[in-house]
Amino acid sequence: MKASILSLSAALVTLTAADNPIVQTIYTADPAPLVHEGRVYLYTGHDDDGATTFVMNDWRVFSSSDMVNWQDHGSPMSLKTFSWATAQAWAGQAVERGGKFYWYVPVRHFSGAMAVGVGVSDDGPTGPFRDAIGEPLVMNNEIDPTVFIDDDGQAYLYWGNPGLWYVKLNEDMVSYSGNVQQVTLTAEGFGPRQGGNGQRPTTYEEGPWLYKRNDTYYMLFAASCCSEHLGWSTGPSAEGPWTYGGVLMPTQGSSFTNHPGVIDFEGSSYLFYHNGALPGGGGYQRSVAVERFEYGADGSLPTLDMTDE
Ligand code: FUB
Repeated sequence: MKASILSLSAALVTLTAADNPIVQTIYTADPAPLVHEGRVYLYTGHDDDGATTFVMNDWRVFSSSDMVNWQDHGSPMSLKTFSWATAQAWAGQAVERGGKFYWYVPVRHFSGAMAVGVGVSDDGPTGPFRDAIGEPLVMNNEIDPTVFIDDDGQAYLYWGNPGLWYVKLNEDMVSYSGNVQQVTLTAEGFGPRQGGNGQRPTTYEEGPWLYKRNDTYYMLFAASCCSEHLGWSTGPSAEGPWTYGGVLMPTQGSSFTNHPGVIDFEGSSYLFYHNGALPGGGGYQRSVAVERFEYGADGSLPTLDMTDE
């Protein structure tokens, strides 16, 4: 698959010549793809050059109509968008509802706890985004929100490390009804972790990604720190119960984290993830890549290797 940005001479100009990683001009992480009106929008985090820990101050957006030529839409949201955030622009996901785009992201709150904020754009998928509510949507010192709108219109926000939590979002997408729910992590649901302890008894680590295909709900996740692989579980509803499916992508490459995002686009299915494959890359200089895949006849996910194609 040809799919890269090699260099930019202007904000929306791309030069395409290579394969994975998709973006070769900056370090990107935590991909969250969104299909909207015949185009793939790719929301990512942004690792600072040369950092020796996670130094992430803004998020980035890229888009493509063919999964080959990618446009760079710059940084329509950053830590500065959230007046109450102090650091750690980590792994989020965007969704469209009623013509607005909502981008859920984990950041560090000035209290010291990790929280989930919501950016909103009235101007399309590339923003700019503003703070939708001026405070965290949820805050329990856990990270990595994924958002999903079910066929009946009910929206769900899941997030968590080391736990897995969810709320039912209201139609306004910036508030929720009922209590925050915690998923009970069982070996049947998320696979047994080798050497697991009470706090992390299963392979589930972080980076949940919830979606539905046919009548099956899929929960993908980063598994078994450190180094992470990608795992998957399925359930009969957006609230589970979850049954562990297996390994989606084994531990590979020089990044000790990974992060899944799946879409269907123009008749093909794609897994977005990250690794450390760019020159100078590694655990704190990651890059987003993509693999095309096919589901099994029973809806199962394959085990995919990272490639440079
Ligand atoms: O990118 C910072 C953090 O690393 C993310 O929130 C996690 O999912 C892991 O990728």
